[in-house]
Amino acid sequence: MTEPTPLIATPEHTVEGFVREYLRELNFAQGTILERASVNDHYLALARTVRHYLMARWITTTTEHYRRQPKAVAYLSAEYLLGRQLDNALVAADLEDIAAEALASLGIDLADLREAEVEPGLGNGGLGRLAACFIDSLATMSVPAIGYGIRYEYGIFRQTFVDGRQVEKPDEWLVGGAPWEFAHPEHEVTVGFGGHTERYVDGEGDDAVERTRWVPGWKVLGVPYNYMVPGYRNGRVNTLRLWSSRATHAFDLKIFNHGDYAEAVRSRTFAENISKVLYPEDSTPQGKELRLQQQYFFVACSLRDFINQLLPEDFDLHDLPERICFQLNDTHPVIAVPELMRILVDEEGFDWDEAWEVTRRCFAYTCHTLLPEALEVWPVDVLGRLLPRHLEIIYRINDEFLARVREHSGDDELLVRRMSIIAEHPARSVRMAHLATVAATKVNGVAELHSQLLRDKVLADFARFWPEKFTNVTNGVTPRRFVRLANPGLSGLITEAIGEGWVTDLDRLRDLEPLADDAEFRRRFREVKDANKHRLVDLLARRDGIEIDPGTMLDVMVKRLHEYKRQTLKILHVITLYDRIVSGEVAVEDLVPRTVVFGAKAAPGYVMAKEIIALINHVGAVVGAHPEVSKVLRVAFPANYNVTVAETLVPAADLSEQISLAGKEASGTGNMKFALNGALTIGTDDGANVEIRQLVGDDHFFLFGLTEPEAAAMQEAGYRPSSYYEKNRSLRRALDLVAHGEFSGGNRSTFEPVVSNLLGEDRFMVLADFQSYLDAQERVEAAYRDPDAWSRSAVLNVARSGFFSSDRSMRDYMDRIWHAEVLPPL
Ligand code: GFP
Repeated sequence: MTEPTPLIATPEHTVEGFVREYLRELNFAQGTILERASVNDHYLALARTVRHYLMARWITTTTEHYRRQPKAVAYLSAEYLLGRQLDNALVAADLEDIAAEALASLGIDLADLREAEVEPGLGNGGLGRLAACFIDSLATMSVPAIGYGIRYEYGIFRQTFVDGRQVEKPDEWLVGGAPWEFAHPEHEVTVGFGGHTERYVDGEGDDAVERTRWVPGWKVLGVPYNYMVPGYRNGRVNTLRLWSSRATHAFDLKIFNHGDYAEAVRSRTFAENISKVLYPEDSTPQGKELRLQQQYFFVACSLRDFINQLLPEDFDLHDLPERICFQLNDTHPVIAVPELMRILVDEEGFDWDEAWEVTRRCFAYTCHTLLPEALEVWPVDVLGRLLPRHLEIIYRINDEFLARVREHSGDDELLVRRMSIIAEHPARSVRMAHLATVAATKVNGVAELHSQLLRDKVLADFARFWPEKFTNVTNGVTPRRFVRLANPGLSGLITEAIGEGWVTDLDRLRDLEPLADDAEFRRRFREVKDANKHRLVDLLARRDGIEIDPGTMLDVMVKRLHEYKRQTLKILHVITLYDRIVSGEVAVEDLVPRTVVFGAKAAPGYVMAKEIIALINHVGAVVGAHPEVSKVLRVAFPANYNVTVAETLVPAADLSEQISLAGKEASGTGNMKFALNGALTIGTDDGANVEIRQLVGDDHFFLFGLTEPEAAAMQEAGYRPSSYYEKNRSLRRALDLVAHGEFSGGNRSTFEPVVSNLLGEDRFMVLADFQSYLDAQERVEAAYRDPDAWSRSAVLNVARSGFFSSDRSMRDYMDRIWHAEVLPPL
C-alpha cells in the first residue's frame, strides 16, 4: 500500500471552529439557514459536525489496522442495542462543552437536539446491549476490532399500551435520516440461498480431484453500512459494519425484459425482507426460516468482507487464525462455521482436514442462556432447503466428531446421541449450540455461576470431553455511557474525589470506599440522587404524562418481560402492600412511601408475558386510584423502555430488582448498571448477582430466595405451587384478589390464565420464593428509614462495583480467548 494522502485537517477544537463547521453543515449539507432550519435539520447538522471531529481518527485507525495486520477480533452479533449516538460521540471527542457553547451562541439548546435523536433499537435486551458495551470497550482499549451485524430497517418494536395491554408499532428509526451511518454499496457482497450441490472433477490427469460446488437457487446482495465506534479520548475509532439486503442487479433487468413487474416486485421484496425487521426472541415458529436467512446472510457477508476487504490480496488463509478470532455472540451466527469450511474447501481448494484445522481455531462461542428452549435448533429440512451445502458440511463435521466420541467413550451410544450435533427427536434438527461447541476454541458463559452450570448441566458431556475449552467471562457494562454520560452528577462527584482516571480504569472506584464514612460526602451523594430523581420526574412527565413523587423510594424493575425474570413476583409484592393497607392491617404512616417503576417489552408472540404486562398496568391503575394506598404506593410503567430511558432511570433508582429464579438468569447487566449508580440490590443468588453480592458485601445487598441447588432439588422432588398458596395467608390473599377481579373491574376471567399458571405449574417458582421476598422487602424498608446508613451502603455499592466494567470483560476475553493485539493509543 502506498503512503495515504494527508487528511484534511480536523476542524478546530474551539467554539469558533465548531460554529464554522456547524454552519457549513447546515448550509451545504442540509441546504438551509439558521433562521429556517427545523429541529431535524439542526440535529443532522450537529451529528455531522461531531462526526467530522472523529473522521481523521477513524481513517487513521482503519488504515493502521490494514497496514499492521494485527491479530484482531470480529464480533459477530445479530443484535446491537446501541442507544443514542450523539452524546457518546460528543464525550468521546471531548466536545461536550464546546458544542453546548457553540450552539448556545447560535441560540440553540443542545438538550433540544439530543431529544431529536431516535435511538437505533437493533436488539431485544441484554444480549444486544452487551454487544454495544463490548465494542465501546474494545475501541477505548485500542484493540483492533470490528463488529458485524444486521442493519434492520425496523428495530425492536415501539411499545404502546391500549387499556394496559401491549400494542406493537413499527420502529421507523431511519425515517428522519441516519447521520451516523456510511453506506458502501461498492463493497456489496453476493449471498446465495437454496439450490443444490453437485460433484465435479477439478483439474486434469494426476492433478484431478473431485470437488463439490453449491449452485444456489437465488441470490441477494448485502450492502455494508459503517458506523463509527469511538474510543474514549484515545484517538481511536473502530468500526461497526451492519449489512442491509438488496435484490441483485440482474433482477432489475428482468423487469424490462419480461415486463413482469408484479413478479419482479415480489422477488425484490423477498430479498429486502431479510434485513427488514429485528426478530424478537422467544417468539413463535413463524418467521423462523426468515430468521435463519438473516443469520446466514449477515455471517456470509461478514466472512466474505473480512477476507476480501480487510486482508491483503496475497494473504495465505492458512494463517487466518493468527489474524482473527470470530466471536460468536450466542448461537445466532453459528452458521458461520460451515460457511468458513465451505469457503476454504469449495472455493479455496483446501482439503477437509486443513480447512477444519483453520476453522476450529478461528471461532469462539459465548452462550447467554440456561433455558433449554432458548438454545437454537434448526430442522434439517429447513436448513437443507435453504443451505444444502452447509447441511452436508455439518453432517461431515458431526460424523468426524462422533467418531472421536465413540473412540473415547468405548462406543457409548447414549452419550453419542446426547452429544450429536444432529438431534433425532422430536424432529431431525441441527443443534446450533453443539455445533458451536464442537467448532470453538473456547466456550464461555457470562457469569461465574452460569459458566459453572454450563459445565455441570447444559453442556456437561462436552465439558468432560474438552474441559480446557470451557471458561468464564463475567459480563460488564461500559462506564462511559452508564456512569459518565448517564449520571453527570455522580461522575462529577467521583472525579472531584478521586480524579479523572476512573472512566477508563473503573477499579479506581475503590478509592471511594473511605468516603462512605464521610458524612459530607454522603450528603452530597444524596443530593446527586435527588437531582437524578428530579430529572426522572421531568422525563416521565414530558414523555409519558406520568407523575411520580421524587420524595419516595424508587424501586425499579427493568428488563425484558419473561416469566423466569419474575415480574410477577414483584407485582405480587405490590398487591400485598395494597391489600395490607386496604384491609387496615397496616397504617400508611408505617410504610416507607415507594414508587415501583417497571420497564419491559414482551415478545409479540409470548402470550403469557403480555398478560403479565396487562396485570401490572391494571394493578398500577387501581393502586394509583386508591386515596389511601396512593399516598404511599405508586406503580409507574412507562411504555417503550429503551436505552435512552434507562440512562435517566438507572441513576435515579434506590432499589434494583434482580429477582429471577436462581439458575435461570445467565448474568444480567442491568444489575451492574444499578449498583454502579448507587442503587442497592434486592436479588436472588443468580447470574452476576452472586458476584455483585460477594463484592459489595452481604450487608449492602438484600438476598432472598432459593439457591440454584435448592430450586433444582425441589423441582426434582415434585414442586407443588398450590401448597404455598394453601400455607401462606399473604400469598393467598394476593392471588385471590387477582382471581376475584379486584384489578379487572370484577371480571374474574381477565387474569385467570396468570393465576392458574402460577397455581398449577409455576415453572419459575414464584410462589416458593414469595415469603422470602416479602421478608427481604421488610429489611429494605427498615434500611431505608436510616438515610445515612442507606447512602453509606449505596456509596459502597459504587466503590466496589468497578469489576463490572466491560473494559474488564474485554481484558478477560483478550487473556482467556482472543489473544489479540493491543495497539498504542493514537
Ligand atoms: C441475555 C441473558 C442475560 C445476560 C445477557 C448478556 O440477556 O442474563 O446478561 O444475555 O449476556 F439472559 P437478555 O436478552 O435476557 O436480556
